[in-house]
Amino acid sequence: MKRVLSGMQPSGQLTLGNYIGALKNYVTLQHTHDCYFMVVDLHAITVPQEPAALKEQSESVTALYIAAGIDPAKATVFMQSHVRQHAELGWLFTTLTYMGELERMTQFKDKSEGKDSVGAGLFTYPSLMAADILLYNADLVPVGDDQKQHLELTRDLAQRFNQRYGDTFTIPEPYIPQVGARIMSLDDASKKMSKSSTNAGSFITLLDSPDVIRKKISRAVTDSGREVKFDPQAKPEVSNLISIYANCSDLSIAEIEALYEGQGYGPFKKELAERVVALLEPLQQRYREIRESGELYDILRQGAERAAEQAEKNLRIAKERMGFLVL
Ligand code: AQP
Repeated sequence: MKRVLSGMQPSGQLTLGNYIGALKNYVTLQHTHDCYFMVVDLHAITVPQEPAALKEQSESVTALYIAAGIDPAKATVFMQSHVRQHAELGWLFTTLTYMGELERMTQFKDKSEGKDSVGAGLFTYPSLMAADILLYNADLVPVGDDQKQHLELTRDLAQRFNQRYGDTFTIPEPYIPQVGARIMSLDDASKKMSKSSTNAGSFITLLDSPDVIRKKISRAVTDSGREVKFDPQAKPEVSNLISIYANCSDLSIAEIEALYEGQGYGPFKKELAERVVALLEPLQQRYREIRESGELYDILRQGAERAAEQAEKNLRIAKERMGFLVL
């Protein structure tokens, strides 16, 4: 059975972008693959996090995984910092990564832009991400389009290690959705929807109430036309909303265009909001049940045990090949 690994940062509330770009695929892949889904708390601290918020968000993201449909009996669900091998292999990979490679990462450029001081971890985190994936010899990594560049670096680092020290790591493939790989902000279609954005109107979180969802969608920026048409170049805002619609229904883009032909944006936005509400309401109900059940820490404990066993095996092999004294 092929292995899958992916993770999300507890750097805010998960958004519809995180769901459509990645989480939705986690749920599907668990039925056909040996899956490892982690909450990447070590990545979240590459930008400052308030301790109480980090704790709450780490619990929330774990609960959202389960509420979205990940079954911890099928997939290994764990917190990155609970499996120490990540930090250790992360360091080994930092030493294998070239500065120029990290300097080319567009996410680093975006996140550091205009900041007076930027943590070194924000710069080197793609090396840790490579370690996360390679530690489990993952074949497939479900991610949104924004992570494609980091995954290419992971593949380069795996190849570099294998060439220097002998065949050790599996070269992973990205698994990116065809529609919705990059959900854009509701207020600016040139930026991706991001959970850490300071404008709450730019994203929909998986925990937004129905009224908030309706309000955010009704205020979402469109254009001065009235045609519901998928054309990301000419109509980026409307195309983004169509991508969201397609992912919250079983309709294709062509079917959505046909449904709203000649009707303008009003009815389209109204129905889109109802589709999003219908998708999220049952998820939010399960989320509340999980938070109240007190099961989360048991799930994380079991997940960490299963993950650490696998991680330790591969870390040992990597260290031996590099020439470390392994006891
Ligand atoms: N807008 C998006 N559209 C589609 N997929 C997306 N992803 C993120 N934003 C979008 C995918 O969600 C997964 C988890 O992302 P992450 O938590 O690792 O961090 P990120 O990619 O940096 O996402 P955010 O929401 O923008 O977080 P912050 O604001 O903290 O940086 C990944 O698979 C990602 O591709």
